[in-house]
Amino acid sequence: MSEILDGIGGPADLRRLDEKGLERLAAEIRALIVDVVSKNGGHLSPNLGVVELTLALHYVFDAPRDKIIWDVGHQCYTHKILTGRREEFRSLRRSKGLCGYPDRRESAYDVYNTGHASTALSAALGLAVSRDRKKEGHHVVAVVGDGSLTGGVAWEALNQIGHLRERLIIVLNYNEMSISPNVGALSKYLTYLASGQHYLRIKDHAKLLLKSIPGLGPRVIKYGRAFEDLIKKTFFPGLVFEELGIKYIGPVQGHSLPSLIEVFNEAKTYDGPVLVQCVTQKGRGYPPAQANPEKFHGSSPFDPATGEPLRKGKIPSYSAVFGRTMLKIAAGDDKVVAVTAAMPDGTGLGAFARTHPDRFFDVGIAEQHAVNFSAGLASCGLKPVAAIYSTFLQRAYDQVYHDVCLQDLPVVFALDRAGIVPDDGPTHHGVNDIAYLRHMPNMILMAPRDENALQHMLHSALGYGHPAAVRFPKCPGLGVKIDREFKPVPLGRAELLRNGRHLVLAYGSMVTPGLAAARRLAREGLSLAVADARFAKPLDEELILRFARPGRTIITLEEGVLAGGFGSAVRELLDRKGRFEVKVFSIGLPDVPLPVGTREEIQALYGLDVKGLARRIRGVFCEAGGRVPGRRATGGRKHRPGAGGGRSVRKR
Ligand SMILES: Cc1ncc(C[n+]2csc(CCOP(=O)(O)OP(=O)(O)O)c2C)c(N)n1
Repeated sequence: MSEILDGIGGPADLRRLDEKGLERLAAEIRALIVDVVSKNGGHLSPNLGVVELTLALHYVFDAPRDKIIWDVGHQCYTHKILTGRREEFRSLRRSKGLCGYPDRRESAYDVYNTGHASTALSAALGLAVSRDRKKEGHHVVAVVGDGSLTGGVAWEALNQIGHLRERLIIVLNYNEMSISPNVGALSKYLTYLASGQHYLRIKDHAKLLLKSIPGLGPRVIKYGRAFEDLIKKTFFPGLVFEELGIKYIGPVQGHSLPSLIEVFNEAKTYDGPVLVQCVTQKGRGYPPAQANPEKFHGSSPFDPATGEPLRKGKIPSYSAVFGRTMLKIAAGDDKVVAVTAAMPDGTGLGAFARTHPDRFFDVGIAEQHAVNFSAGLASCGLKPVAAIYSTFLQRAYDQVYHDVCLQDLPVVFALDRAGIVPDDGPTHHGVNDIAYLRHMPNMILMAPRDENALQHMLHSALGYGHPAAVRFPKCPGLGVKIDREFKPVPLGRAELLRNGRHLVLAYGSMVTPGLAAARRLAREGLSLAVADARFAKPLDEELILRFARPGRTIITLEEGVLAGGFGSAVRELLDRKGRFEVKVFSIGLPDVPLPVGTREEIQALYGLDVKGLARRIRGVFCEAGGRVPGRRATGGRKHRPGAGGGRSVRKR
């Protein structure tokens, strides 16, 4: 089945193949990608769309001497397969396996790590400048999608690329799609460029004409290029890239290997920045993905014969409940509008978009603008809900601060994928939001313990009249009953779920495992109260101070980084109130890049599952010199990843 692919040890082997061989190789790579993604899940349609493009790049350029940077990096599967990782490819997105994005630790061919969109052009310019300073001669190539080109940072890069005029090749992978169909004026413009078939024809005729003139020499070829430029400028006035000082080549058929090889070879000859627009089709070669590229952008395991998902859980995800709640809220309040940065379906807002097209705004991959825009809407009395994944809101830190919080504007942030995110690795874990939002003036932070709490929190957040963020994880809900009517969540009030001497104060997704661990420890004689904190800001001071007495211990639980997180908030409160007698132990995540794995694997690795929590809470009491009744104290604890450090136990 994969007779050609089996013989490819690295990119150099491609150059031994003729056109037919390359085409057969493309088919074998597609078959491998479909097979592996159908088992492991992953980014199917973006990868099927760039098989030829990647083959041609590795055919023409001499990686790793020449540097290829992948924007977002979700489309790097063929690159990984061709660069010595064919066999490991079966471990894609698995714990200790290949990362689904470029990873410098994995291979010398992965020259720059990506995961968030629109970063490749800036990075490529950095590499090009550094190459020239070191007087090296290699090529730098950045592959960027038309969706990622909507990100503002890409334009900041283009601005400087046009200014510096470094030798740099930008491959624009134009497929009219972000995850969903592309939106915006820029995407319309790219479509206009891509449809320039008549330009190609004019160019070809011009070439033929030139070739038919006898005595062709370098001067005429040079004249030919100038002639092409003239044609472009006459027929395509205002070609944006050219106006910016970046040579434009294209559009080129992105599945035609000879055309791609020809234009990449041509791009190599320019002594300045050049952009090659390749027209590709997402999902190419696998009919279910071609028919529904959005569904297969990022896919869970499926039956390769039909494209149907293998596991279809009955319990709706938090994202789905969020989407339904938005519809429910919007039905009763016409001021509520929804904003997304290129994630209409991922955030669960698809039905909202269809039901209320005039109240739904997909701004493209532009989180900073999404927040700024929401602030503008809120300043005039609308009630925007900005649904942005926790990891991507990092980009809009200043907009949250400067535009929303300083003005105390009531923008509600729905932070999906907060906490450990399965399978995507370090760039996608949403573990920093508590820390990066907690110090923002006027900000309210909350997290539901289940999907029913999510709907009540979202509804209440819209009524507080201040900036508010509701964080929830990427997983199914707990399967609890969803109330028909909204219940108000009193601002800054926790909920005591279980009584006891010491307090386990859990935030959001940690409430349920915290309760289970407390029950387990109760059987060993430990008396633990458990409270659902509901808010990381403002905290329920009254409840916390009730437990802040000599001889008591407060254990905080959060699915986020400990540095600056929820546990830190509790310590700061106790400091402020001078409650130095109480011991506090915080359980959460360390500030290290978290690995690839399932939620369960990573929770277990960092002791956030029920077993780990029970072990670590038990350890707090043993370590403090006490004995857990009914058990022998074990003495010192071994260091475990993310144990929060024994130092977190403080005795003042
Ligand atoms: C800052 C940021 N926001 C959102 C995303 C989620 N995301 C991943 S891929 C993608 C679409 C990218 O579109 P494009 O660049 O055109 O690549 P294609 O998938 O079409 O090949 C989006 C929105 C992201 N990775 N980074």
